[in-house]
Amino acid sequence: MLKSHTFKTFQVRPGSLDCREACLSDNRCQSYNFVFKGICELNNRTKEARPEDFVENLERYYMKKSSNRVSLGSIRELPAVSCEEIKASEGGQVATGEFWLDPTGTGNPNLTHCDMKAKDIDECQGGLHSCHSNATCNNTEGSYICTCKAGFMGDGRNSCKNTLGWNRDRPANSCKHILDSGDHKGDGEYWIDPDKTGNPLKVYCDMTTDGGGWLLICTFVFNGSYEIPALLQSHREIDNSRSNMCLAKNAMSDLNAHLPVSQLRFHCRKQQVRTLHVTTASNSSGKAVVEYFTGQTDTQPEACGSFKTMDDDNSESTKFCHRWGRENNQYDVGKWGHGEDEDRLINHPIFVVSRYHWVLQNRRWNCDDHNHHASADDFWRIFAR
Ligand SMILES: [Ca+2]
Repeated sequence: MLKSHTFKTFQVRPGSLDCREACLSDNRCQSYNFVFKGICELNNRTKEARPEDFVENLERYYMKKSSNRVSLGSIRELPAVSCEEIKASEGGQVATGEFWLDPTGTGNPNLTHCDMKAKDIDECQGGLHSCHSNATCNNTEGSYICTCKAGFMGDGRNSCKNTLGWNRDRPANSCKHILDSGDHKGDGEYWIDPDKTGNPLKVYCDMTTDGGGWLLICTFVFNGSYEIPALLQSHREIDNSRSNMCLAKNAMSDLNAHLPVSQLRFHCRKQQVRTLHVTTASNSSGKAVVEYFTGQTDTQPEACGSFKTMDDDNSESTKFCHRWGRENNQYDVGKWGHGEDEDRLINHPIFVVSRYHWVLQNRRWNCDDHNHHASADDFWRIFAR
């Protein structure tokens, strides 16, 4: 049988010549597949035109139109995709002239000059190819090849996906950069090289939460041991294979110098308590929070008005922004932080004294709680974008 070129399917009487007659009376018909269940499939190609689609099928047999077959591309109703296809279909006997071509299947064929004596037709030059816009076309004898451009992946015809940040050889500047390039493969591992060192970092990007483009800069999952996150002194130590890391203030400062941070997101979940999930607001209060945690200032930022809660947040701390923080040994000051230095991301960035704490230190793993035990898989994560 010939697959993929049927333009009409219908039932016929068993043992009749209905299928053959129908093909003979339709100008577009080049061949037909007779299905043993009494079904007829009319094709607009012969197996000579499309040898790659001529396949074995136990329920169908193929018949070429026996007489009065119109040659491919000679009428508007039967356009070819290329001059080469006409040559293949008509066995090289066909004369040079004008033919109907529709290379990309638009349904609007154009009359095109085909030089049938030429050894080859350059489809790439003639605009007769169907390569993807992110592919290059290379002419070959009898055909042409489409190859996705560097950094794109696909078959070259139907798809060429942007693979920025997908592998070590093609790092992006940031998670946001990958997101903005128009293609990503969801949350997960990517390669970025914010310092342009040629030695990229393997990082985790959250591409879905609140619009995506988030770089994971602090992560800790409770596993029952007395661990706390390793405090990294350089942003270059970020590695997606670490399940337990957090950038120190000076590392945050370095990161921000190469990859300017405009927003932070704090997300922790204790299964036996609650979920705290906030992003810094896109306003001057939110910006002050970013400046504090990226070490641009040691002035503790105001809490109220500086963040917005995400959908899964059911925390208590976010209801008491005026009571957050500690400053100059005073509590309930309405500010982010505890007055701490290098470990400010894990040492009470968000807390209401004696009630709702974010802390990972001294055998304390608090997420919107004060003295609850942690259970396996409780997590703390901070993202920057
Ligand atoms: Ca060619």
